[in-house]
Amino acid sequence: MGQQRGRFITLEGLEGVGKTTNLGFVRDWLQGQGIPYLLTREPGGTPLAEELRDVLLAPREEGVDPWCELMLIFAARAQHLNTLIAPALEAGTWVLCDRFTDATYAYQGAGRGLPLESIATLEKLVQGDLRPDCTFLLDAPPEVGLTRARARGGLDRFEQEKVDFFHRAREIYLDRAAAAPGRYQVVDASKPLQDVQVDIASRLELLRA
Ligand code: T5A
Repeated sequence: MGQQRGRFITLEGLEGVGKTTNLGFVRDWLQGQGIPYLLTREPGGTPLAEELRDVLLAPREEGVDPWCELMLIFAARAQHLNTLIAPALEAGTWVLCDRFTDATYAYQGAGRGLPLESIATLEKLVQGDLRPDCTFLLDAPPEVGLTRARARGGLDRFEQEKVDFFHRAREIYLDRAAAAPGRYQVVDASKPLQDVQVDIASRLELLRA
């Protein structure tokens, strides 16, 4: 019998909603189930893609053209997907990724105003038919996560955007979730962390079923 493909789970949402925190929670759940997993993130995940992440996140005086930003994100994604994610899934390992292409629709599409069709074209070129099996969308008004992120200090280039940028990004995330309810699990991330994790745990049980 052939090796069963791993499942591809992503966590999405605006700045500071708790993606990294809850990634640890999902990782512990996978560990508890004895499921082999790989924990990774975007942009990044491999040495080269992490270098591109540094380029993307660094605040800089020179304005960054949105198309340049988009291409760098998909360049990093191609490296990440082809050298790490796809082989892991093939080997039966579950992949747990902090952000993926939904973030591109939200940030470069809605946030920067690039055409969503162009993002879809690049998605098809780079990913073929590969999409996450399940996406946890940690949803909260931008002010909630930005307050949490700002309390940490040292804002990156995206965190310095105006709040309108994040309102637009949130709208696209929610639109995409509404259009494919089978793939997205929308979690109210404005609740206390313990409540968020009770919610995530109940949805993970469904995923295992
Ligand atoms: N990007 C990325 C694009 O523009 N396009 C793309 O295609 C991709 C893939 C990446 C940046 O790149 C951009 C988007 C991003 O700006 P990142 O570091 O991955 O950057 O993303 P951030 O959102 O900046 O990550 P953060 O670490 O800021 O946010 P998280 O991971 O959502 O939040 P987390 O878990 O670190 O939590 C933040 C704080 O809140 C607390 C935590 O303890 C922590 O202190 N917290 C809560 N407090 C109260 N109640 C809760 N429910 C809480 N949950 C967490």
